[in-house]
Formats: sequence, C-alpha cells, structure tokens
Amino acid sequence: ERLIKTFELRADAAVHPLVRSLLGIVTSKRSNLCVSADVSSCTELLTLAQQVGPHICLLKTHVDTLPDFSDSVAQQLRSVAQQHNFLLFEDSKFVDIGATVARQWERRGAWADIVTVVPIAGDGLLTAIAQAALDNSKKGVILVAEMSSDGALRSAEYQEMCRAAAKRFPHLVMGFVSQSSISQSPWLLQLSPGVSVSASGDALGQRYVSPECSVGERGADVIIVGRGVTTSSDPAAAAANYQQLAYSAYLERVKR
Ligand code: 5BU
Repeated sequence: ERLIKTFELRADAAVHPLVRSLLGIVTSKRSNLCVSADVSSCTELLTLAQQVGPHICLLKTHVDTLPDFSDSVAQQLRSVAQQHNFLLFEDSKFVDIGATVARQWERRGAWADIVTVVPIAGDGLLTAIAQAALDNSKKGVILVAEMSSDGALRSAEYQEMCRAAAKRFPHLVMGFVSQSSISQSPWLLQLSPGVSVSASGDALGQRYVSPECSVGERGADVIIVGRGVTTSSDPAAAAANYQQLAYSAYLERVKR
C-alpha cells in the first residue's frame, strides 16, 4: 500500500507533523534525495550544504566525526537549511538505556530535526527522547531496521521490534532506515543508504545499489547518498543527478 501511494496522499495520512513537512519538501522540490555530508570539517560541511541545498530534502550528518562542531555551526547549518528548505538529520544511532540517551540526545541530537535510533534496548530511549524534546511535533526519530553493509543482521524478529516500536511511538517515529520494505503503513517512511550510480561497494563492506533499484525495487522513499556526491568534483551536479534519478524512480513506482 505504501509503495503505490503518492507522497501527496501519504502526507495527508501522516501522523507525525514532520513526516508531513518532509513530504511537502519532497514534492515541492521534486527531491527525495538525502545527502550524507561525510566530510572532515565544519567549513566543508557548510560549503557542501550550500552546494547541494537546492537538490535535497534532507542533509544527514555524523557530528561526532567533526572535531569542530559547535552550537554556532549548528545555527549556521540551520540557516542554510531554512534558505534551501531542507531538514537536518543526525545519524546518531542512539542505542543505550534511556538515562544515557537523554544525555547523548542533548549533546548531539537536540540540534537536528531528526535522529536515528537502534531500538534494541526497549522503550526507554524513545521515552527519553520524547521527554527531552520540548515539542515532539518538531522532532523525529528514524529507526535503524536493516543496514546496507555486508553481513548486516537480517532478522524478522528485530524488524518486528522496529515495527512495534514505531506503533508505540507514533508521534515520535517517522519511519525506518532499511534496505527493504519494513512496513506497509503509508505514514511511515523508508530511507535507504547504500546507493551509488558508479560503485558496487567499498573496501570495508559497504554495498551499493542504483537509485532505480533502491526506490523501484527495494521500496526506498528517500535515498541517502554520501560519497557518490561528496567525492565528486562537482557535488551540486552529482546531487542534481541523484535527485533526478531517485524522483523519476518514485514517479515510475506510483504509476504502476
Ligand atoms: P556512502 O558514502 O554513500 O556509502 O555513505 C552512506 C552513509 O549512510 C554513511 O554516512 C553511513 O554511515 C550511512 N549508513 C549506511 O551507509 N548504511 C546503513 O545501513 C546506515 C547508515 Br543505518
């Protein structure tokens, strides 16, 4: 059901206001591309955000890999995001007891619109984030349900845990990071990394499929592309290419 519904219809069905906002951005910019800004400094991060801004719906970060990340950088990033109309997505992969995640979220999650969580520890960490976020309608969580890399856990029981957690926290959880369809619920999103037009993997176990395969066959709503864009000599042009391929694949999918 999720796969054949248009983003417009799914925005209407959305439970989480941020799902509605994100799908609004996706349809107005005609972009279901998330660029993963895996760079080495905040200067590079801000430059990349400006370059790819017009072509993305989401910018994904790992701020723990940036030695110079600060509140001021977060603020500057926020203003670039506002200027180009995209949301900020910190790939925090929180996984711990609630009390610890509450502290981690303050430090490296609170600045972003959306964070990732690995929901193997029970409900404590989702409760902690729901409590810490002063306004839940402005913060979202994406559950890591299935990873792109070689040898990653593919467990029906774990996927069921992810679906159940999404059900228990409908005002916090926006969807999943996965390589296949975890849920048919049209109000939940599938974000998929491991996408490249040129490579089939890297030397450390990453596995890639094309944008067409990710969206058309594996059910991604939004593709996540890192090095396919960041290592290009023209990141804006590379992003524009992924944007076009992913959005066409989505249009094809809902036509069927
Ligand atoms: P790449 O350069 O396109 O391979 O980067 C992919 C990004 O997505 C990178 O930041 C990873 O940490 C992230 N990622 C992933 O590759 N696979 C996963 O299953 C998850 C996250 Br979850």
